[in-house]
Amino acid sequence: MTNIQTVAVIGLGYIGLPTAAILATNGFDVIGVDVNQKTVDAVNEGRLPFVEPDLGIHLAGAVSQGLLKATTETPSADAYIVAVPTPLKADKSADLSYIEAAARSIAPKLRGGELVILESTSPPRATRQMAQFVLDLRPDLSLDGAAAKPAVLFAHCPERVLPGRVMIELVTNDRIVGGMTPEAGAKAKALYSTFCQGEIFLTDDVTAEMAKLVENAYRDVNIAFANELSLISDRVGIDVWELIRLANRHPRVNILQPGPGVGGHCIAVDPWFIVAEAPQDAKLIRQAREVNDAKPLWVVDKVIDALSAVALDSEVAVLGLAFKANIDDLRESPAVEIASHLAQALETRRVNIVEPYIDELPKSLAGHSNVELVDVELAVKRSAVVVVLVNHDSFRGLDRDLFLGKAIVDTRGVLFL
Ligand code: SAJ
Repeated sequence: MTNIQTVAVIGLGYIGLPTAAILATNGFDVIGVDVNQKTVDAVNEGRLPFVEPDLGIHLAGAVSQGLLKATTETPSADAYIVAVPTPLKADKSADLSYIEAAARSIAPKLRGGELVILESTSPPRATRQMAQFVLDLRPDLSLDGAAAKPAVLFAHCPERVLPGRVMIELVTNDRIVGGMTPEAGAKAKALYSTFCQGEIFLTDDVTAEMAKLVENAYRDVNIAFANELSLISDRVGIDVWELIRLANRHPRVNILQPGPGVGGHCIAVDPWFIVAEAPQDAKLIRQAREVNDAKPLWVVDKVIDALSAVALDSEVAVLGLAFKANIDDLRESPAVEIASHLAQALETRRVNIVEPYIDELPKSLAGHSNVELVDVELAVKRSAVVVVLVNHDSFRGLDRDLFLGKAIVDTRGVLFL
């Protein structure tokens, strides 16, 4: 038994909204809080503010049964889940101002006994910092009931779901719960057990924070290895896809796939929190970030090289803008970075963008008069050079004849597979 009936989820983004919806469909009274009125309105109307498979049906069901409501004001609740952004600052450390704002909005609502969970990906000790923000405003409360002050239970429960599979992974993934006190850990575990069928592991708050960062840094380092191989293979004159396919036939080798760089709001960001914490030690993690961050400009150079061999007015087709396959998420997308560089560098040539998941170009591209969002057939027909930046399923079965005589820069190895 959790003794929790009402849950406030602060931040209705890619993690907060699915979490709010799954809690509501499991019988909790959920109040979603967001600073963006448009998001609040969309949720209250049961409409998705972004694309995520299966979320729509959960959301619509929860809202129509009155179990999920959204508002801009933090309400009183038995449990609070903070799922706000923790972006990188210019010095590559984490910006905790959204966590601070959430803590400030929660503090006046507390009576003692509530659970406050930080889900946002955070640098070590951010949960303690959040607790401090709250307790500074509420000296009548405590972490553990000391000095007869009612306790507020703080825990870190990092999210681990993969965009595109969020509603499945929320239920099936194992979770890590880091309580600032054993009571906080136990209560948070009880809350997540109501919908999570994976195992839930208890630890302390700082280990939980680091575990999340390390998972994403692990993936970043491995993608960097693949990206470095793509540069080396290009220089040696061999096909990196074949190279990896063959090397992966070794029983203990499992190389990831190269691409145009690493995008999204997680893997390209979180390793920096580790580097900021231990700059003298986190050498490999920093180097991996640098390898992955350098890949988009390498791709731009490849495209410009290919264009230098064709007529001056030849056009280029850019296949894909999303940060990965089969989603509409353009955040930190290396494909957008590459397309923007091309638009700028190729002032006189048309850049034909294909992105089946969007109807409108993002601001960084819409401002260029030489950029147009078109369908894939038209883009390829018009262009002498085709650059593939995303492995959307819809690009896989494209007719080989469409590409006859074109120069192709396929950063994902997807065409004709
Ligand atoms: N990528 C490659 N090659 C690969 C795999 C990925 O270039 O072999 C690129 C993708 O194209 C994309 C980026 O890496 O640009 C990240 O994609 P991803 O699918 O690896 O991961 P994300 O960012 O969508 O989600 C990650 C997940 N973390 C791990 O797999 C360790 C997810 O479980 C986390 O919840 C999420 O970060 C998060 O929110 O932290």
